[in-house]
Amino acid sequence: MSNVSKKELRNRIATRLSEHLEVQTLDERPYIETLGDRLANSGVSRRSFMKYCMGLSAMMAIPASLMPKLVEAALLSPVTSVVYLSFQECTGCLESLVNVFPNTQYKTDSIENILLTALSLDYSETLMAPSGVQAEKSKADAIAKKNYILVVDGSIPPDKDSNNKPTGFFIQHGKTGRTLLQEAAINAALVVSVGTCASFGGLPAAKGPDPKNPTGPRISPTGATSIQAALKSFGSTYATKKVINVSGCPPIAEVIAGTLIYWILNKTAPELDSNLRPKMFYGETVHDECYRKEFFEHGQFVESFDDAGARKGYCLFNMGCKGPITHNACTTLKWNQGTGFPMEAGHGCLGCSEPGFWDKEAIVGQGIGFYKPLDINTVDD
Ligand code: FSX
Repeated sequence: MSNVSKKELRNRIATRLSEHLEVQTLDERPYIETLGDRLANSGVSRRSFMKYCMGLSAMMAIPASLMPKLVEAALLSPVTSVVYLSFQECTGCLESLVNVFPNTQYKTDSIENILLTALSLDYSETLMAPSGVQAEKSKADAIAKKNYILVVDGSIPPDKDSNNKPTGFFIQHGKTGRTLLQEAAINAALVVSVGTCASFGGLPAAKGPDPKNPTGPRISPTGATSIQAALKSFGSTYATKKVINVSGCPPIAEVIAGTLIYWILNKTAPELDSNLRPKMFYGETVHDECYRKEFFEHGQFVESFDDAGARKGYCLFNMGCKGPITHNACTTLKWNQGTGFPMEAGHGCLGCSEPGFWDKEAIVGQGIGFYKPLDINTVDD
């Protein structure tokens, strides 16, 4: 036994603690908002959020029995920060997302835009109230905190053309699209490419005649690429980022919401197809669940939009419908809050969720269908 008195021992321990430990009172600890806090502050009860998630469970292929545990864990987790960037696009994707609720199929009583409530949307040029320096600070803060989801719509143009001259296709705050993407992606836990432009290049990457060789192969005048392709070109730090493509021009609101909620609940990405799309939404073709499929199987087709077959609701394949080659959830989740989908309105599927949308032909070599290039005669002989 040493001869140290209890008093001296207490003093030594206190000195050690003050030297080596940062003792914080509860009040001094930084406040980290949980998803539960955020929902409560927005007037959304846990019960309502649970009900909402239960409504999505079948769509997200999560067993209903597992959902309560996932929701409880998510409610105790920090609210998920989202940085939303827009590049070459038409804003149709964001328009689709903000229309996410109410939905007649996944109705959640009075809860509207629950997805936007469940996320901390720290930067979105279109939706955020702050602008200028304040908005940029908000983005920089979110990036510095890490672990955010980077949601991107639109495609990325190259900085320079083949003559090494600036293309100037996308400049914001004096920075090119590539620089803005690179800065925002650095600390992202997940990158979600919303829309076909972000997923595959889409409309801004569509091909037209080469002015130097009008009869030669068609080229993309903008040279726009998908988000994943741009990330890969930035090197290994970016090439290994987890990317989910939520394609469609625009994508279905519930598909965007379901993908983000899946990540919030599971802290991991859902199973993806070879085009990095969640299989739970893109696992089947539009044709697989189309109510006109029976006519396809019996060889009964619409041949013009005003013929007897059109009035009888026959299959629209000969009118250029891309349903058999298009992976999406239009015929199951439907559009406009579960109201309907194009074939219900008598129009074929455009194939907007597939790579090459705008450039593909319905029937190879014949240019039939909605992909028929607009710079040649569009009237069929
Ligand atoms: Fe593209 Fe989206 Fe089509 Fe538009 O953001 S997928 S043109 S609906 O707006 O990017």
